[in-house]
Amino acid sequence: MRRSAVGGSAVAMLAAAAALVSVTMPSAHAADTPLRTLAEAKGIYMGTALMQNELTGISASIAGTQFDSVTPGNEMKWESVEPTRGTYNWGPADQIVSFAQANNMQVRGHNLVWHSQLPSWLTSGSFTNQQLHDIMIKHVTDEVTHFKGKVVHWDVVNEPFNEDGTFRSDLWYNQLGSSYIADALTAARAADPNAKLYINDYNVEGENAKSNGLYNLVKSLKQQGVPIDGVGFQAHFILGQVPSDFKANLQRFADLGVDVAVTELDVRMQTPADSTKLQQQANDYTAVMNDCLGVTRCVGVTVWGFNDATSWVPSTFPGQGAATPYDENYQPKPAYYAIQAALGGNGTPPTTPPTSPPTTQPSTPPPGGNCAVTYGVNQWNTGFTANITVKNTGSAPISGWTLTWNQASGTQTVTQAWNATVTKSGTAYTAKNLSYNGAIAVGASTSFGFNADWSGSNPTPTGFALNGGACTVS
Ligand code: 9MR
Repeated sequence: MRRSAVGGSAVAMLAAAAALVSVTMPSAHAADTPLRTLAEAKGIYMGTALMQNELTGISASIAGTQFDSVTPGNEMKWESVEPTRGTYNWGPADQIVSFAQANNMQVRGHNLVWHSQLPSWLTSGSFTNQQLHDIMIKHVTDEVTHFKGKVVHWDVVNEPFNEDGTFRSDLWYNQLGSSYIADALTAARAADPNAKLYINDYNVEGENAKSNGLYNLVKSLKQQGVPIDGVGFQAHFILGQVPSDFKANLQRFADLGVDVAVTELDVRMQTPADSTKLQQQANDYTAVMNDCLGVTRCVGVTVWGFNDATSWVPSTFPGQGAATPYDENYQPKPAYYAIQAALGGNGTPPTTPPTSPPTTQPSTPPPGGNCAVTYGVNQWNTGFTANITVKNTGSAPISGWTLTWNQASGTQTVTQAWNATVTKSGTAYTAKNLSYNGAIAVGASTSFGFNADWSGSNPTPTGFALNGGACTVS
């Protein structure tokens, strides 16, 4: 039986907080059923990596709307949480956890013991084996305890293998031998008995020497009664190279009695992207989603960043990128619709704006006053998303529109708009149509929106007017 997608006491406990804040999809595909809703109906979670600098604006809006699991991209790693021995810096990770709670998302903790992103006091400390063992146990215990009840899945040990299936020669293995893995898992279980404990690695998606090494380790840990609940398959793929035996490999691990999860999915390509590559990428995402959905114990899929603007790929692989489901302008790509379709959604983009040049606009705007405005706002502590729909309630078609309104107090700064230009001067906003949505037929509506930061107060706007004529507001 597949575990419930967003289950666990952590999320249930936070239902009250979640009710306080929600965010709305600020994009042309706002009307689509969010990925998280589709995933939950399929009994899996749909997650994304998220970094501290993505907790406002459009990143926050999309993440909170589309995904029901968050993995901090860097903020829970050793160098981030314990930069000085025994002194913890929980702030950045806590912020991500708070964001997840506010948006009713579960958290995947990443990670506790890894060869990389370690603080220098640890890597150059010349500790004895016993000291290093004790340092590791303390770190695992302290971090899991800090997030007890808030982290549903922990990547306890990350990337412990070489490509040939032998243990990676790193600080941990070199000094402590392979027993560090069981010891870390045991310490994590003691600190939070309800967290699901994982080993996580890359290039283990197909059956190969490395995944065989991992398989043998998990089998042996299970036989010894070491607490291990799951295996994470990072799934950093190259275009067109999703292993055809990924599902079979997930299943063989599941058959050992552990859950499996796709934890860091992306599909990189040589840039620039083109429609052929993006379609291949969509096919690759489809394959991965179907591989997970085809294995009962596959509990969820996490993308390693949902947008190309902040993906780790271009800085690590120069010349490559475009690896995620959203482009650098936060617009959904074919890969997004592939995920959506695999999860049972309609998988089709909304009506695309016409590509033909804009029709010449009349030099004098048509008379206004025949309009109805719907203003929807979703607000969190420092930002908000506004979605505005304007209906032509008059008897003449509108060709070219300017909507104005006022917000009496507080400080608001528009950071991003879609389907309109939105500018602000003092308390007055002005939104103008783009080339493709200037026409509003009689009885028809058009929608646009924007993200903004706010402080002080953020009252409901008043005085909506279309082309100078007052609108009714609902
Ligand atoms: O996305 C992370 C990036 O911001 C860091 O610079 C990088 C440093 O190693 O780590 C990235 O995340 C890695 C993850 O923690 C483990 N698997 C591979 C990921 C991509 O490098």
